[in-house]
Amino acid sequence: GLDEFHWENYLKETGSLGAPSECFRQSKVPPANEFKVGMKLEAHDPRNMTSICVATVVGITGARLRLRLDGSDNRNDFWRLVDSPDIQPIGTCEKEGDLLQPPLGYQMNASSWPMFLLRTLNGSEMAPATLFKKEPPKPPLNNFKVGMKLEAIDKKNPYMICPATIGDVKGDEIYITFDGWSGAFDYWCKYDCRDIFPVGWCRLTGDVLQPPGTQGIDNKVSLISHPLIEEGQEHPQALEREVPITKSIAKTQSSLPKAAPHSMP
Ligand code: MLZ
Repeated sequence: GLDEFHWENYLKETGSLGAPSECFRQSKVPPANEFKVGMKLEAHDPRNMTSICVATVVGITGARLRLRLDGSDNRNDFWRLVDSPDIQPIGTCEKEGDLLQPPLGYQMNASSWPMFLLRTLNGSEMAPATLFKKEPPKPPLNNFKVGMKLEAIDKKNPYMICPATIGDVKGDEIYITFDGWSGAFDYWCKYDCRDIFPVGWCRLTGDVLQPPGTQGIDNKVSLISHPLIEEGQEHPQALEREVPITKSIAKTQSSLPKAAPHSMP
């Protein structure tokens, strides 16, 4: 429709180019996302990366999974690509002689953890190993140049992928600036960061690409597509489906004081 963002028009109107796909640590063809809501897997706790926890897929968005650590609250969901090295099938940890850990924010008595784990995994749907894809290799060099366009995760709103521009390049680092936003969301990252994607990524994965912000734009209409030159086919919107937490977790959690919100390290 009229209110949609189209890269083709936007690149023309801003006289810019997308960063070549070889610049990114992403597979050329985005990996298929065959996970289902409710499946369980092992994930590194984002707030304590050395510990591996049980996570449930609570949403599917493009090539990413929305994950929630079992035994944790619903305010610390995180998103991972299906080819992220941070996720693995249930059983991987044990095979490597490690123990699955309670998540940071597990509010129950630590002694209840083994039984909680047992009840969590008992009868659960575990994501099969074939759904986990191999992480693509690092591009050998930082080939990003100032002014190149891309799609980038807004780290302050990590469910959002937004149109962005390379604002600076220093060695292995690049500065991600968000189009139409004042700079509050901008960040430095490594060139091989998994949170950035070539122009067209969301279109291919069915993820939602946010429209640019409106700051510094005098004619908003110039950003949106012309109805006559619009493609006829709309890609399916990957709307997230929220699932209720499993009964066993809900029951255990409701008998406890509310988890305090945790600050990121
Ligand atoms: N709720 C926020 C979202 C901003 C997202 C910006 N992404 C680059 C706001 O409207 O301020």
